Amino acid sequence: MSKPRLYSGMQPSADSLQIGNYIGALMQWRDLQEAYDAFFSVVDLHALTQPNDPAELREKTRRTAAQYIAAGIEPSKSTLYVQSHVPAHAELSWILSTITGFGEAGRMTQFKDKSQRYGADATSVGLFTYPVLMAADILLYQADIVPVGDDQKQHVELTRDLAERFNSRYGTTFTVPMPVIQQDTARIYDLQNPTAKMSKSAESDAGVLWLLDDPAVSAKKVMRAVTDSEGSVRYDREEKPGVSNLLVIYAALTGRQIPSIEDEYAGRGYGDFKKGLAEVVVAEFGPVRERALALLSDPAELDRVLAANAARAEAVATRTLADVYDRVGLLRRA
Ligand code: ATP
Ligand code: LTN
Repeated sequence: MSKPRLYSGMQPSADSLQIGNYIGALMQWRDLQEAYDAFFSVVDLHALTQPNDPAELREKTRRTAAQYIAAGIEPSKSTLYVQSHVPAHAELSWILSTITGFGEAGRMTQFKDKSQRYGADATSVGLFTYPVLMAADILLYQADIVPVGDDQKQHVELTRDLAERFNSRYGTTFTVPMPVIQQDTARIYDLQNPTAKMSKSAESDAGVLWLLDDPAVSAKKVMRAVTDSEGSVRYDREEKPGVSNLLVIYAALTGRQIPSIEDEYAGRGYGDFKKGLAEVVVAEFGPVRERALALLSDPAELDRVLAANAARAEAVATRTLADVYDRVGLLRRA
């Protein structure tokens, strides 16, 4: 029996990933790659919907790929590639856009939020069709499951609708994928503003733990994390968002349960607790950072790995695309 398929991806929107990406996505991807035939992409075409310096985008794309590998995604086990290396993504996206309603795309909350933030003149058609390209990513590979954060759930629902619509119009062509939404406990908040999600594009960097930061810098950020005046290490998301966030990070990185960590630090101050967490953070991310920097010191080798993986991805994607072209009635080139 072949393994079920999995698809997920991240935008190369920063030089380094943050630990929310690591805990909320990469750790799960790493575990899931055993039981699934997994495809992980660096979605550089999606990143073009944001202003980018061309040289920086290329660099961020490599760096994101290197961090996937450094975090444990194995390019010999999973297919780890750059979206733009497989032209079928853009091609299927066009076909899918012809069966997507204008109103349907306009109801996507990410588009509504971003277009409101940028204003009508700075809002591109690419931002509007972003979810259609995402649907093409997923459907090209006949993915059974798509692990994503909460915020992407609506896009996976749209993907399901488009797959069902295409299948009923042209005959069964696509697997209808299931979203796998990460648990709320896997949501990491900003260390300085613990009610806001930690994010690559946060305004201030003081509360963001970067995977590629010097471990000493990360340790310092942990020591300075916002807590409260109660002084007891106890999980309470409403009353103690700062401490609760630190407990979640501690538990996620050690595989321990929160109550056992609360017990360990009962009667001790936040200083001790933060010191303990800083050690955990340094122990976990030190080696990840070293691996990523080693990979980045040999970009030619990294590019070869990505090229080999893109070839694997392309073999799957072109098969789906050819089927789609036939079904919609495009004349085959002789
Ligand atoms: P950006 O600021 O560029 O939107 P981001 O850091 O918020 O980036 P995404 O690139 O949108 O992250 O997300 C990549 C993956 O990481 C998604 O699966 C998302 O759910 C997960 N993720 C991002 N931030 C967090 C977080 N703070 N906690 C848990 N998971 C997160
Ligand atoms: N939009 C997603 C990134 C993304 C993706 C995908 C995730 C692009 N294509 C396909 C899962 C499957 C994001 O911003 N996190």
